[in-house]
Amino acid sequence: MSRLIVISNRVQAPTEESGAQGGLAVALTAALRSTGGVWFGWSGEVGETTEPRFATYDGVTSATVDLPEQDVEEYYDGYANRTLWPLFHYRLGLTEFERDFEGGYERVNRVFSDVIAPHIQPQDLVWVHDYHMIPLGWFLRQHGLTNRLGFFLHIPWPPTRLLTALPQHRRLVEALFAYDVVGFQTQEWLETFHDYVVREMGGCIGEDGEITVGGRTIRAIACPIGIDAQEFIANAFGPEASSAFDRMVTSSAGRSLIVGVDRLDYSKGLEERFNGYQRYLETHANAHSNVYLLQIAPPSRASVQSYRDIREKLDAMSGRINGAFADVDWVPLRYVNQGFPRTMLAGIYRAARVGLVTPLRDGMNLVAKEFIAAQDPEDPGVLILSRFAGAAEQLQEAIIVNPYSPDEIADAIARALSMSLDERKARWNPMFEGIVRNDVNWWTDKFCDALAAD
Ligand code: GDG
Repeated sequence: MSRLIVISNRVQAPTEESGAQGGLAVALTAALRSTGGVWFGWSGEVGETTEPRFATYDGVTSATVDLPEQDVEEYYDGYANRTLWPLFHYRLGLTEFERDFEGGYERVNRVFSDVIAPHIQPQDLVWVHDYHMIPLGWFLRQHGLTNRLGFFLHIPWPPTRLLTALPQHRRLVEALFAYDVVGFQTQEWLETFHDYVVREMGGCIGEDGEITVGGRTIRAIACPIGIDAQEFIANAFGPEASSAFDRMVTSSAGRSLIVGVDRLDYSKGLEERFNGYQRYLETHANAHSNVYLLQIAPPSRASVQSYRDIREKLDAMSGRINGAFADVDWVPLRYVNQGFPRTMLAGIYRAARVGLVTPLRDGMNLVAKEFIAAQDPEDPGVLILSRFAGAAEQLQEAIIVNPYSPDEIADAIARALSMSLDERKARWNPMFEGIVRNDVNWWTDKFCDALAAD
């Protein structure tokens, strides 16, 4: 079996210090361990040394480099998080177009290729992840690499008319043609990519995902990421999750728990979610004190202004909602700005009657899948899911809502809370089966099979 080389902005290979890992890390480290591969990426540290630091732990080798401060500002905070992230999430108004950012992005991708290329052997399969690293494959080709190169985009692919607002859009997309396989989370993002290739590049879409532009043919596929379902289910019924579950049941005092868990990010639709919940409270006075919303939102990307803005807004909104509706013995909204261990999250999901997952735009959304995986089969909770999450393509038995509409969110909450056990089971079962079948190992295998197939 060929050795797998994984390259992503941040390395999540296990270390002595890292605790429980996310599904992506678990799946990729399993593939790395079985092929004796290496995971390259930024260490997350600021520094001037470009020599990679290799470390092997639990059979998996990681190699990290530091980045100078200017690179962090222009590449990571800049082009990745202030240009590509908002643009690819349809937020043109939040997108910043700075030449310096673009320069930093290309520079870091070039430096990464210089650092990594000497460590790649001729038979290695190379799998590059996400929007931070789009041009990396092109730079690796400049080093003469003829390996099979794959790229997976974890976030949406934007509509052509939005993408063309990016000054160097054509250059960015052309760089993708250095890969052999390009993967998207959903059929929808794959189709929007096709649209760009046909309209802007005069490309042809062929059989079995083949795309030809000029003389170059690559394969583009929809390959939805899954969760580590077996482990998540085992965790959900393990001792730590059970103690979190008991804690929630005690503190709920008979009230129905609605739960949301999201990185604090404007793409997750938290403001709109709070509005929808407020609409529910306004229109269902008799439900007051029988229900509460727990929103867990660990802050992210705090060095970017738009993230500080959304945090401030949510602080104010949660204060207003509680000020307007709370009673001496009831708080309608528990808004928590900290992260919790995954095992604890599993117990919280299981204690919830409703999972509220309403991003304005999301590549996939793993929380929706984790919520389903954690439910008690005999008494499952109800998932309310945004139609704009990639996960909605697979989780069609959820209550699907338009996250921009407070009325739709309010109606969905009311419907979920009064849903019969029979209907809850009938909706939950097929979603659960799909999550177990198409888990993160299925995803890794599907992508790697496409990458290995010449
Ligand atoms: C990107 C794409 C795509 C959240 N709070 C805590 C915590 N989390 C974990 C969740 C989940 C993960 O973080 C978040 O995953 P998402 O998929 O929801 O979102 P992004 O971070 O935006 O990820 C997304 C994903 O990549 C994978 O391809 O699905 O669309 O945007 O696993 O459980 N984990 C812990 N404590 C928390 O408080 N431990």
